[in-house]
Amino acid sequence: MKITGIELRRIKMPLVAPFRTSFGTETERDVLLLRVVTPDAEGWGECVAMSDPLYSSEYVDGAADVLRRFLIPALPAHVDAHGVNRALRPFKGHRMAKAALETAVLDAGLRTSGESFASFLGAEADRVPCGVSVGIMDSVPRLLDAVAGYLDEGYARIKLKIEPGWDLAPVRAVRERFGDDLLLQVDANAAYTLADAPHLAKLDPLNLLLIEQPLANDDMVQHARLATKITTPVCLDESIESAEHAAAAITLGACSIINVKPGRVGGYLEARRIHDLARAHGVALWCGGMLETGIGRAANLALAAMPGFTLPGDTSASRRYYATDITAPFELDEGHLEVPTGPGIGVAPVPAILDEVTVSTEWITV
Ligand code: OSB
Ligand code: MG
Repeated sequence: MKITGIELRRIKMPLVAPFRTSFGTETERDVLLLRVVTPDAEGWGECVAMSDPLYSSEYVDGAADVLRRFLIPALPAHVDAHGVNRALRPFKGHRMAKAALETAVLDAGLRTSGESFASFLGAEADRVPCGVSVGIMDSVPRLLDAVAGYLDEGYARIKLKIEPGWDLAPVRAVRERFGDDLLLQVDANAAYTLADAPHLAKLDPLNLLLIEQPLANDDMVQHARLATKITTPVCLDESIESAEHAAAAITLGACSIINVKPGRVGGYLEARRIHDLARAHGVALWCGGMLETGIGRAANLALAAMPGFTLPGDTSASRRYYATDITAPFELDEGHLEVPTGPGIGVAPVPAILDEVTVSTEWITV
């Protein structure tokens, strides 16, 4: 496939409500979109980097810079997604930037051949159960109201963001109010240390599905220690940036569950490697999220439909994030989202909406 050029487009998307985690509060999403243009089709990729390097070392301006300076110039004249993966391999890190480029090329290729992303990945489900990630709030009553609202909408599982000072009390309150059958899990975004193990063990009686990334991004050995000190299953997010990291985590016993985010691991091809590895080792998977627009969400739904994704993901409906999504909105149906079936990622931005949220565009000839 020959690539004519690539558009980098920055958009600004106000969130329906502030989203607070242990690393900061988001009120709007600063998104970099890639549009790969070929003679036969266009392909889209959403870069999941955030404006500040607080979740990981990547940030949107950095991703745009590495794309225009190194990654896009390294593309061969004729390329498919595997070729992109190979061409980008010499460059260290910058996985979110690489993932966006690989996804856009993959989308263009699949649109040309008429195959869906889901079929390409080996997905089996045509709809997936959805969870929702609930931010840190000012008070427990506000949190209970937010959770009640999401359960009314039909979400199949609730994830509570936690940090020191916002953990036992809110989690206990949610468990008590909504009962033992609620699928409930927590995400600390690396806010604790191994010294907090006795405190985290107090979550044990609350029967959580998992605790996500309790310790620092590079604390793989400490996560393995923690896993022997608490009964809540440990799930890794930030720590897993590649299939090699997943293999190390599994070998060490650092986690029994992995949150897979294609952006964090450098793309859907790497995400599929992690899927195959985890499945072979009986490690459960679920698809994470990075507050994506409909573009990133569509591709994530295809991933979440693969057979190893046995837990509900953070693949929530468009309205959980945005009053107006840039694609046709994804809407919950009995707690599920449908996996797109059209060629490529199966959705495209609505031009008028896209223009309204666009801050800047840049065209790079390949
Ligand atoms: O840790 O999973 C996370 C959002 C942004 C950055 C990191 C995380 C999250 C979420 C929300 O938890 C996931 C989503 O709904 O997209
Ligand atoms: Mg997380």
